[in-house]
Formats: sequence, C-alpha cells, structure tokens
Amino acid sequence: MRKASILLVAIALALFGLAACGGDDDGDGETTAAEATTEETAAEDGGAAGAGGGAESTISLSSPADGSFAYDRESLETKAGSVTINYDNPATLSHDVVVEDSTGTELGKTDLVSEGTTSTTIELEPGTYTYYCDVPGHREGGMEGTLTVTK
Ligand SMILES: [Cu+2]
Repeated sequence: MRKASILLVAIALALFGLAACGGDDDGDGETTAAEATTEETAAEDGGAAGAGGGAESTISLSSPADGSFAYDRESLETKAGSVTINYDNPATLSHDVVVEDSTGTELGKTDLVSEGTTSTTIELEPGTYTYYCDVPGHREGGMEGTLTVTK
C-alpha cells in the first residue's frame, strides 16, 4: 500500500509537472506571437521602404483661375519613390497633369479637373520627366514643365 501511495503521489506530481510545463508552453506561445507581430511590423516598414526606393513625396501644382494655359510652376523637383501630385484647378476650363519620361512614355496622369482638385500617385526613378496638360492645344499653349527626380 505504501508503495502504491508513493507511486500515486509520484504520478500526481508528474501530472502537475506536465500541467505546469503546459502552462509554460502557453506562455512561450504568447511571447512568440508577440515577437511575430513585432517582426511583421518591421517587415511592413521594410516593405514600404523597399517600394520605390523608400521615399514618399508630394508635389503641389495649380493653375490660374482665369483659365489661361499655365501651371504655377515651370519646374518641379522631388525625391525618387512614390510621388503624389496634387493638382488644383480653380478655373472652369478643364485641365489635367500628365507625367511622361524622356522617351515620351506616359507614366501617369490625373483626372481632368475644373473648379476643383485631383491627385495621382506615380512610382518614379531618379531622372528627368515632363509634365503637361493633355487637353488639345494646352501643352502647346504653355502647360508644360520639367520634373526632376533625385535619389
Ligand atoms: Cu489644360
């Protein structure tokens, strides 16, 4: 009987020990989950930095309210990466902003806008680009400028 009791106690202790280990495992699991979340956040930061060379920049452009064929800036400069162009056209005559590279390939454009604002986001590598309004006659009339993108 004594031996049996000792055995039972031993088993009970063993089970308690296993249960305690189980508890520890759960704790480890939570720690691991927390670490994973931290890593995910870091990965997202890295991913954002990796996309388009890291930078996000915003360019503001506008046209005069009298409807003349012009932008307020004849040249713009920004950093490579994700470039957002905010365009404000208070005139009743519609305009837009198109960006093309040095070979004349269109990389992006805003919506046509009148009496309002619009925007578009384009991934740009370092280089020299041209922005213009593609409403017939407007580019020729002066709605054109140079966009320089630096590293
Ligand atoms: Cu225009």
